[in-house]
Amino acid sequence: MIWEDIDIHAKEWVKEAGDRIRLSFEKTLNIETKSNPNDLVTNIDKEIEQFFIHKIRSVYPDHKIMGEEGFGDELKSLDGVVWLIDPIDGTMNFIHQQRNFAISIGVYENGVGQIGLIYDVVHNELYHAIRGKGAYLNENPLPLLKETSVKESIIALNATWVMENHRIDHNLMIPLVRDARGTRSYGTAALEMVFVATGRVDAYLSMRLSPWDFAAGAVIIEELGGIVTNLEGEKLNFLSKGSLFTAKPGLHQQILRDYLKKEQ
Ligand code: 2AM
Ligand code: CA
Repeated sequence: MIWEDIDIHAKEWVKEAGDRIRLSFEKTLNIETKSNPNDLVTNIDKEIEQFFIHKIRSVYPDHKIMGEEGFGDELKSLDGVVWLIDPIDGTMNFIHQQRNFAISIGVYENGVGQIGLIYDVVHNELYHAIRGKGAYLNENPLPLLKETSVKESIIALNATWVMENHRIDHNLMIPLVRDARGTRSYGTAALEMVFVATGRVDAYLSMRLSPWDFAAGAVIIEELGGIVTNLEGEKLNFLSKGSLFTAKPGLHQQILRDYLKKEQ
């Protein structure tokens, strides 16, 4: 497999999709809800996913596609080459703010991440990595991540997880929020992962994300020496929804040991 060739195509398609999204700002969005009243989708999410699927199928007919909006394949395994696509990560931000959203594309082979692309459309910033070849913001290489500790860190997480909720004991979250230097919440897993990759935040955790939310980010962060697991510190599963915990080295171990694994 020549990953550089796939990467060149993917970048070209991501940029073209970005142009389409920018043009959509001038038109009226058609907004629908999915699993609940706050789970939103627009005609643009659907159009962009279909755009990618059309492009991928025309050049790589044997590749498989897992897309958030369901126009790809029904996958039961990650065998072969699989594209994991979120046409717009941060749809609520896209609708309400016209910023703080991104296109997220991971290309995996037999379950191993080979290419990660996250495009911050509004800022024209493309974060990308090919496994073993470094990670970049546009043409500029990103430096490796350095170790840090909770008391010097900014942690990205949604306030929902610090309130009583049915996914995690919020009493585990309260000391972490108290001990960290600060917390942030951006409402887009892909960009929050980019912020870990660039050191703008030191860790990001979420209790429930889908494979297309973190597939690209995982490749980029791991390329820079960051750690990407679920909340239990285990390898991610790219076939089902689950939790995500990513952080700089050192910090990841500290949070797992001193906060997430504490006796209750
Ligand atoms: P989306 O905008 O592509 O849906 C918001 O905190 C982050 O969580 C976004 O990355 C968002 O992705 C994702 N998200 C929102 N609702 C979700 C759900 N029901 N399941 C999984 N991920 C979700
Ligand atoms: Ca989405």
